[in-house]
Amino acid sequence: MEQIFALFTIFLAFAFSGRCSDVFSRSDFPDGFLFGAGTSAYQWEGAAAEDGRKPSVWDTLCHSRNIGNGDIACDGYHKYKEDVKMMVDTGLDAFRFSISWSRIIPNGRGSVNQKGLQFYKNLIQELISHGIEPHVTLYHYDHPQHLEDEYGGWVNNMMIKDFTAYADVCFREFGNYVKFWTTINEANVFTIGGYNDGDTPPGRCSLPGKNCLLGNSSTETYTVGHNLLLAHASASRLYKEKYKDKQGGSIGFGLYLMGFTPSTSSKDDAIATQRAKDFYFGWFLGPLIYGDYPDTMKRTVGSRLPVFLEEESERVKGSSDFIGINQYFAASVTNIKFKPSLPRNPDFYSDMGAYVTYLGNFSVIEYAVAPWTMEAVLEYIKQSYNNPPVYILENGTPMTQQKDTHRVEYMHAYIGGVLKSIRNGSDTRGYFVWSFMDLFELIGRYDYGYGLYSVNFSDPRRKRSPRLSAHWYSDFLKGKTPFLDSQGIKELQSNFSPSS
Ligand code: IFM
Repeated sequence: MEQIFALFTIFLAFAFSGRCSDVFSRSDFPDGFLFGAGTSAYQWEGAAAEDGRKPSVWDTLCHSRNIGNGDIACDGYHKYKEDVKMMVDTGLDAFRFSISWSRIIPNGRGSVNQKGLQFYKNLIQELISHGIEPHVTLYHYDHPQHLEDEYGGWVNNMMIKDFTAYADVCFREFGNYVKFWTTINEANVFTIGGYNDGDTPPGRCSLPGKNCLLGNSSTETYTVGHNLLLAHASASRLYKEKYKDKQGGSIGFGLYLMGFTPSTSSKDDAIATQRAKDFYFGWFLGPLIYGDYPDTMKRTVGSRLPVFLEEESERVKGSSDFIGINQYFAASVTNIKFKPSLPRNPDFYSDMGAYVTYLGNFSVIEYAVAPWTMEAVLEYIKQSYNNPPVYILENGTPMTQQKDTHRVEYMHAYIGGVLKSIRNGSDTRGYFVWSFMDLFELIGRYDYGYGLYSVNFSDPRRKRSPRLSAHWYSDFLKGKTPFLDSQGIKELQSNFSPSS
């Protein structure tokens, strides 16, 4: 692979030399800026019932709805050394992965599974010894099923204590080597998907026509959001009191943010766009930065929106050293008064009063190259939330071709957008491609193809192969890609052999 990258690089340098005015390279980014790629436990590890791991709500949802599952996934549990080698070849600074709570504490609380701990210790050592920074997420859609059965999981505030105890184990066992912790991945869409719509784990809702056995879309979405914030604040406080001095790491909170834009120039759509920002961004950023929910939400959701006690508000405010952002696409917003799907049962969308449509080619499920969406999100966060440190924890587009030219254009443009935002004052400190390799997608299926590396899921060995984008990213990371214009893209493609 090394040799192929070298040849490829010489070709790029020759083909692109001196041709572009809009040039940027990784050396334009501030010192210490991290470039990486990511996966998550259930989507990558497999070994679902191995070495003492017990099911999470994600396992249960997949098996009960028969939508495919992560039982084997990429088999990262067994192939992690091979994968770390690929990360080194690619030139990643950092690898983002999540820890499976039920692998290290199978029942969610109580006894710790030594074999589970050992897996993560091995993975972290493998990364560190190869100079790759572990960027660790504690929760990515997958709390232990046992806690869901026992008391309803996140709808119950007992989760705050159990999550904090789980985080304590992680900080204690891995914290000497892990400097970046994200407590909760994309808290907003996890909550909307899992408790309003019921499509993603744990699959709770009360909307008609959905497949949910339990749930209440009017209330649980907000209760869960509240408990996530309190659990994050509690884990963050524990880290600061017990570990930060010795370990010197930082703790962040993750959100999924779209570049909202009004669908027309009408005043109503402009107001609806601000409401959408309050509901998707402010719902969590308001409490994290200012200690309370946005007024729009308080007004509309009323008594269904939990209230922070003064001491809770103080604890949540300032509890994130950084904001983790998953950013994929632009979305247009239209003002609309939704009738709740069930009379007198408002849900997240009818509360928000806005219709959000995503911009992109959905017939082939590829996201449009719209880097302004990233710039708009970063600018909004800078201006509205006191410019906190930000890590882009996920950015990418699905597409299955090995010659994934569209993804190369997409990544090039979005990375350029991040650079522009930094030059405009955003405190963005890292960028992670989603995903390092193809993996099991959130609502089932293996055929989305988010990966820089494709994975042959029909092959028991789960063979990985670099896509064009892996080559491009590698060259960029090694400071060798001078620029990318349409001619450059053509040459990049023609030099690429899918078998390389
Ligand atoms: O694969 C998912 C990931 O688990 C969470 N963020 C969005 C990705 C793409 O859908």
